[in-house]
Formats: sequence, structure tokens, C-alpha cells
Amino acid sequence: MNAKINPTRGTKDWQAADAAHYLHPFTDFKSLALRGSRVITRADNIYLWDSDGKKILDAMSGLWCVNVGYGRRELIDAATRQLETLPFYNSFFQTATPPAIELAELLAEVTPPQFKHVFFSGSGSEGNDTVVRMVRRYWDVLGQPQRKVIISRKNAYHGSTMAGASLGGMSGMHEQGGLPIPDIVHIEQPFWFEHGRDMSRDDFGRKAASWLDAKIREIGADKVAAFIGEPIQGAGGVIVPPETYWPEIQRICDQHGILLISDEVITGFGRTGHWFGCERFGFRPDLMTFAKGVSSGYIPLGGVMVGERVAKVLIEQGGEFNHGYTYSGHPVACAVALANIRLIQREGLVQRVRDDVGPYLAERYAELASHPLVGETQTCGLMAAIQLVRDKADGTPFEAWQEVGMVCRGHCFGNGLIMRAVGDRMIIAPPLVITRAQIDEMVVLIRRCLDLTLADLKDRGWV
Ligand code: PXG
Repeated sequence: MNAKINPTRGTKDWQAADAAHYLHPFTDFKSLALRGSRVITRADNIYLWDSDGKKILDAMSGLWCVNVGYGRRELIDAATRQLETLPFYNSFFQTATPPAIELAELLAEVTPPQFKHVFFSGSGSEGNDTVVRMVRRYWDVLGQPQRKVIISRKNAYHGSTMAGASLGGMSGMHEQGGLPIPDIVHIEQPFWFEHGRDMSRDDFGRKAASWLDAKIREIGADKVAAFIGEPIQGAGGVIVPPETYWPEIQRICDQHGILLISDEVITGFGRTGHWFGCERFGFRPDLMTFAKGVSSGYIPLGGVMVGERVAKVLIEQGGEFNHGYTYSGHPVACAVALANIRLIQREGLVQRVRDDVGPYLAERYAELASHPLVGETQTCGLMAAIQLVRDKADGTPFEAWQEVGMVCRGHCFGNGLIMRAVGDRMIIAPPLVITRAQIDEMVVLIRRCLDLTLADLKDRGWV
């Protein structure tokens, strides 16, 4: 069969070839093959088109990554130029390439002041593998090899490699593959709607942080290497923690001398209206994982920002760090990331999210909270969640088997809107270039889909 991309192939043909050969991530292969996948063929700004020519508003920025929107000439030109000049060279064996060096320099400029060094990977998952290796190496070099335990949270997402999935707190992932790997443990997440509605958000934030302190004491502080968290849990359902949570987590990490790691794969590069989520929530991580928005997803790139505390030890006392990837510092990926970050700077996209479109989204989402299906809405910058409930008065959830989030997601797809469902939490993270008029357009679609979902659930007798 001809393997070339053929623009004359139709949807049915794409679907047949896809079902015959392509195993998709996080997918029930059998049921997708029966149903046929949606084939996306092109994109511009915040819109996608499928193989039937249908236009879709992409409220998820691809997969939380296309921060500058689709079709940006600067990124395309940067990739083309670099492909022509030097499509690949590695950073092993005492070599480097200009784009990798310049990107390292620019990252030191846009990240918080404690970060002067970066280790590049090809993805967020690999970045978190690097984190595990680096954290354990740090304590080994300091003569405390018994400090191995990394504490994370349930319902966290840190990637899909063995280390990433272990750090993550998704039970469905742990069940497949004998995870977590040793010395990774999890505390409960700071999800007020699920675990804290009998107290104020601030009190709950302090309580949720105290679970870290309790876990450290249970294990013994001298065995704990680090705590890792996403400033806002993304794949877990856009769970925005109470304001009291992160400052208290910082205090507890400081008190016990353990490293604090911020996984900024989603929250980095302007998503929250700050360059990084840790700046939004007022904490000072020692390591910071990034990916996605660093290159706006135009090309794979990830890495770890290494704060002075760790860098000093690894550089001055560490000797060789036996770790790295073929694509660490890939020149084309780095050239695209440079163009992407410069574009974010030039267009003031971070400030725009903080002062303009972020507050506007919050305003429009507050209106959606009155919908009969909505238990709460939460936004932070350009991340937002709608919690669907059966009983608005007391927040009673639907039954898990009803998969109401999936019902709603079906209506979204049917109406030209990509909104993700995580359980019964409907989430969005649109490109940072979205305009107020486009937010209005999106909110009209969301309200329509909520109405259709409600009507559908009434037909089924579920509400
Ligand atoms: N950390 C965080 C916080 C993430 O959100 C990763 C690490 C892993 O990155 P890579 O590049 O290896 O995928 C992620 C990825 C979803 C979804 O359904 C979210 C992610 C990936 C795939 C699906 O929301 N986040």
C-alpha cells in the first residue's frame, strides 16, 4: 500500500488504514477500530479542520501545548532554516549546537531567578525520568544515598514512561506494568470539591498540605528526597488548589530539607498568566519540568530547569552524570522553541493572559456556574474546569458508570468544540492567543453543549 500522505484519501479510507495499523495512546484499540478515529487534517489560529472539512474550535490547544496558536510563520521559518543549516547534532561527547546553547540562555532569562541551568529531553515524561535520576544523584553526591523516596499526589499526571507513570497518581496506569517503581509514594490531592467541602478553601489547603508533613514523618525525613507536584493538576481535571496550599508545601519542604519539584509541563510558558505556575502560586522549586508550551507543540521538546541548590552540587562535586537522550538539545526543536518564546515575549502573551483574556474567561465561566448541571467552575489564567453534578443544591455527583463527562464530550465534538472530560469534570486550556470574541464564541458553544447534555440526561431518566 502507498504509504505517502495522499490528500485525495477520504475519511473512510483514512479510518480503515488507521484501524489496520495504528495503535493510539491511551486507547481501547478494539473499540476505536470499530468506531473509526477522527482524522484532523489542518489547523489555523485556534481552529482545526477534520477530514470531512468540518471546522472545530480547539479549546485544548492540541494537548495543552499550542500556546501561540496554529500556523505561526515564525516557528515554521525557524524550523525550516535550522533543518537546512544543521538538522541534527547531539550534545554528547563535549559538543553543542547554537540553538541549544541559545535556548538554554533564554530559558535562564524567562524562568525564576534560581534557575540558571537546563537539561533537555524530548518530552515531559522523559523530563520527569531525568528528575528522578537527578534527585537521587543529588543526594548520593551529598553522601545521603538513603534519601530515595519521592512523594507525589494521587490523581497527579507526570507522564507515561515507567518513572513518569510511577510519579503520577493514576491508579489505572499503576495497575498496568507493576507500578509504581520502588520509593515513590503518594498523598491525597488538594481537590476541595471532592475532599474538602465541609471547610473553607483556605483551611482545606492547609489541611491538604499537612498530609505531606504527615507522610514525611511516617517515612522519616532522612529517607525523603523530594516532593513533586503540578501547580495545577491538568490531566487530573484542572484542579486549582486553594491559595494556602503551595506556600504551606514550600514551608514543609524547607523545614525537612527536601527538594521541591514543580512539574510545569502544562502550567509553563504563560498558561496561568505568569511565565510559570510556581510564580502564580508563590513557591520556589528546586527543579522544574517543562515540555509542551516550550515549543507550542510544533515539535517535541522537554527538559528540566535545574535550580542553583542542585546545580551547584552536580556541577562542583558530581562528576559524570550517566544520563541523557539522543535528542537532548535537538537543534531543530531548540530553534523552534527559541522562536516560540521570543514570539510569546514580543506579543506580551503572558501579560495578556494575566490582565485581559484570563480575567475575561473567569468572568464568562462564573456565568456558566448557574447552569443546572454545574456544581462549580474554576479558572486560572487560561485553564478552566466545569464540574458536572446530578444535584446542584448539594453537589451530589453522577454515578461513575453513567460516564456523564463522556456524554457531554460527545455533544462537544458534535458541535465543533474540543473540550476534554476527566470523569465528570469538563476542562479547557485554549491557545493563549484566543481573543475575547473567540471566548464568547466558545462559551456559547459550551452552554449549548451543557443544554444538550442536560436534555440527553433527562431523556435517559438520569436527572
Ligand atoms: N507532566 C505533566 C504535568 C503533563 O501534563 C507530562 C508530564 C508528560 O509529558 P509528555 O510530553 O511525555 O506527554 C504531561 C503530559 C490529557 C493528557 O489527557 C495530558 C498529558 C499528556 C497526554 C494527555 O490531559 N500531559
